[in-house]
Amino acid sequence: MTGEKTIDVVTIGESMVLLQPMTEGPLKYSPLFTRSIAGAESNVALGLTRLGKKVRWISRLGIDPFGEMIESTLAGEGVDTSCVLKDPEAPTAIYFKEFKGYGDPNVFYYRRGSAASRLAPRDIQPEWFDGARHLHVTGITPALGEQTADAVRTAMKTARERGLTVSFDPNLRRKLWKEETARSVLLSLIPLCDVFLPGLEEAEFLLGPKTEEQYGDHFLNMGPGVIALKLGERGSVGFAEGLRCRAEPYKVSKIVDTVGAGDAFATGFLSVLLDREQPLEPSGLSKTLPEALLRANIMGALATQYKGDWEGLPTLSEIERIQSGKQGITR
Ligand code: KDG
Repeated sequence: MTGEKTIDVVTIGESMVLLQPMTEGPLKYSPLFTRSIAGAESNVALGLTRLGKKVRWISRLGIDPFGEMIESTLAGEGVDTSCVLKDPEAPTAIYFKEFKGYGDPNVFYYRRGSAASRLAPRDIQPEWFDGARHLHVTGITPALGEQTADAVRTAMKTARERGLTVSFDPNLRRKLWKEETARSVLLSLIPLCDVFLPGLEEAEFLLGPKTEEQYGDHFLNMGPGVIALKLGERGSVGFAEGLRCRAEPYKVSKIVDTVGAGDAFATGFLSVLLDREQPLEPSGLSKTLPEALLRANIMGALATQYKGDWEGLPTLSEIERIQSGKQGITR
């Protein structure tokens, strides 16, 4: 890579306005909602910005109050929104969560035909990657519209041609597409990334039942140099050429909201890798891979402690304090 790098991470994907009921119970009886924003890629953008990284988030937004709210929230948190595209003909998407008081929240999307679902390869501009080190994308965007999978493919290829490394979180969303399409599209994108971040269930969805080691080997053989396999309550395991390491989970006593935990994991993982100038250099990985998994596990666990997809994510000093085991002064 040459030239001065002013952006650590570029990320591309849909953000929606998120409406969360203020009380638990069935959505149809919920009278009051809080309003925020959410989206896997913007969750990562916000998280990495809190950890001191420079992040550019790109999407298509409708020209409407919700699009304005998403852009101003991200910009207000310090994310670069200068490359966001505006679509005068399609709306910004919204989604609702339902907290039944047990299990994972139910999610209801209103995003078909949204501005971001019209993302197409012709939108991807090579200049987006100028001065940037890394691209992060997820498997949600390819599920959104007719051309969004090709748009993601184009972005991954363009970023790599321009010397960026690429991470890919499959983020399987069964509500958005048919299983066979999801499987073949997600598998086709893995060879275009350097860092692959599946959960155990997603690995099984993609490759069928195998051991954790077999998943690691199989994904490494597909091209990425680093695999981080999320094991939920059992922590995570990382794979790189000649390297296997397991990181213990960060224990939490109660779970409030699991949505966003995978994005928090990606945030923690990438933040450690990107602390090095050459994140994927094999000699450095034996030190950084275990550190990255450890922080990723903590970040993922912390994300389950609050309602909302990103608001409770820690700052760099908070995560460093938690990692050092020191008590914070709260009053
Ligand atoms: O990973 C969290 C995301 O799922 C959430 O923020 C909303 O992007 C979203 C989606 O498509 O589900």
